[in-house]
Amino acid sequence: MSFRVYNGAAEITKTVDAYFEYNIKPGCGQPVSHSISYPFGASNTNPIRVTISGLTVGDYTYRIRVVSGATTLYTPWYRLKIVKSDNALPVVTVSRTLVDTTRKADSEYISVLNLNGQATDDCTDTLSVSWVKTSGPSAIMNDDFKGNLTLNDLSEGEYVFALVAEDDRGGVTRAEVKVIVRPPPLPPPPPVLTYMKAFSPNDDTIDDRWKVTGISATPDITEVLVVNQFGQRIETLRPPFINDEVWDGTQFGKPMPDGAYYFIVKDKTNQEIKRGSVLLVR
Ligand SMILES: [Ca+2]
Ligand SMILES: [Ca+2]
Repeated sequence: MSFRVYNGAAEITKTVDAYFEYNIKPGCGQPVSHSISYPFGASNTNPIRVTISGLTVGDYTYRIRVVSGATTLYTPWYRLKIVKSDNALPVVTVSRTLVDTTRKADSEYISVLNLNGQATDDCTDTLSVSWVKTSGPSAIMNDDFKGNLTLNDLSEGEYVFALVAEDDRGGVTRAEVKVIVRPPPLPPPPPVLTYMKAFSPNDDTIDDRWKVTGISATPDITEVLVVNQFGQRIETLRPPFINDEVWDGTQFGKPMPDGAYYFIVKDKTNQEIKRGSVLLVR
């Protein structure tokens, strides 16, 4: 560009080249105002180089002021427009990519589970951030749209949730979290009940008590009914059965005669879970 500079009555034509160099930084730099004062004499034809850094996207205007003696001249205003070249995609991170959890019991649902993440993008883009469920059973999702997700009522299965960030120029990035909800562990199977076919309650310390092996470790047993061969009730034995010992061969403390007796083991629903016979031999 050239300027017409008047110095007193004489017109002096000067040629001034102005250069603007700029970088668009990926960060969030603030525009930097910049002015120069470049004194030059009547014969100065050096180019003026102006460097402005930190410009962000937007429209700018500039002009150059030339002072020569008492004379000040301005160039017209020129426009400088800075646009983005390539759109940087949002950057999305999640605090964990796998959640592996197990329900403690059939009645327990995973009631609250929190997932967290965050998203960033070019500072001048408007970013929308939300969680979506990509796959899996139903779940109640409470998304605060700031990267935090609270999940309720997860049932068993495998889920994939994704934190999705989209900028206002269509750039989309997602980060996934796999959530596994496992069934509660199976309860151990009840022990198999085996019982002595005969016992001898004669206080010789050998087989003096009738034992049902495994009965003390079997839940929900409420009673063992012992009857004689005529079907008459002899005893109703109830837990706890220490060392699996059930009966001492007496009825209310009175020793019962030798012979065959019959028993029924019942649980709390009054279901019969075992029956058999035992020989009392002194
Ligand atoms: Ca962007
Ligand atoms: Ca004995």
